Amino acid sequence: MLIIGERINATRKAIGEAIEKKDIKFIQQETLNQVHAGADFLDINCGMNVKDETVNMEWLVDIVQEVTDVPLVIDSPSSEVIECGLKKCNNKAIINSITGEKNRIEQILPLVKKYNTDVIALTMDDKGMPQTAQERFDIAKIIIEAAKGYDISSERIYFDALVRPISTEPNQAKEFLEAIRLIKSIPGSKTACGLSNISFGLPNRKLLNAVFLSMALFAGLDAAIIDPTDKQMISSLRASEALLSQDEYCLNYIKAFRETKPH
Ligand code: THG
Repeated sequence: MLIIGERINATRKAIGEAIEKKDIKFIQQETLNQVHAGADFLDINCGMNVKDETVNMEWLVDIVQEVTDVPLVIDSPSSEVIECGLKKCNNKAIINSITGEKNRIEQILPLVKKYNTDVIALTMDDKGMPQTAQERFDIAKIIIEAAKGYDISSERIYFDALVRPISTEPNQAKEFLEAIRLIKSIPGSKTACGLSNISFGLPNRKLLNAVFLSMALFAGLDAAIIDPTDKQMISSLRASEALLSQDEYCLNYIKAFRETKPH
């Protein structure tokens, strides 16, 4: 499974302040911490409703790429901010994200084409976030059809079935997992998601997040936006991959054991 490091995100207080102060050292240290912990991609999110968001995105992409070649996931609701980030990317990037909403599709799919990126697609539409697995699956199918119109194949789309808190909606973990299974029944389709919403409002969030990752992997998750420096999360990931035959001769599991010695 691909690990997308989530730590460079302006909604985190320390990162928001580092962007404000243009603290290059701090951002580059966060970058290297995630890369050394095994991130395959780094999510870059410069926040919203700031007047400088395009400038901040360019700055973040530049300083991150000064210290690593790990490819980037450009995370913004604004197509303008996304394009500013993509212009600076040295490697093939992933856009985060489109939805089934017509205007987001029309604004962002041309960028997928122009900059030859992959894209994360949230399974929501003009009506909002769906409750059931079937509704999520139906939106995914609509997005695949829309992408065909731009000559973009389903292999370039990572569907995010949208994790929602079980504290307020107890069925949402099961609906999410079923959505992943349904989407993965489409040949060539891929899935990605953030995890931390699952545990919102509950104690010992890290435990729930780590166990949920294991379940999502079994359902067919291809990529997760997580904190790669979270040892419990990575232990759960390596154990799950070994158990699901996604880790030849359990080599990564053994390596992770040597490095972190979990009990
Ligand atoms: N799907 C997609 N993209 C996403 C998400 C998703 N991008 C953003 C988010 N969700 C994933 N990224 C993060 C980044 C940081 C944190 C959580 C998710 C995080 N949160 C701390 C908290 O909530 O407690 C903030 C604490 C702090 O200030 O440091 O660290 O689901 N496609």
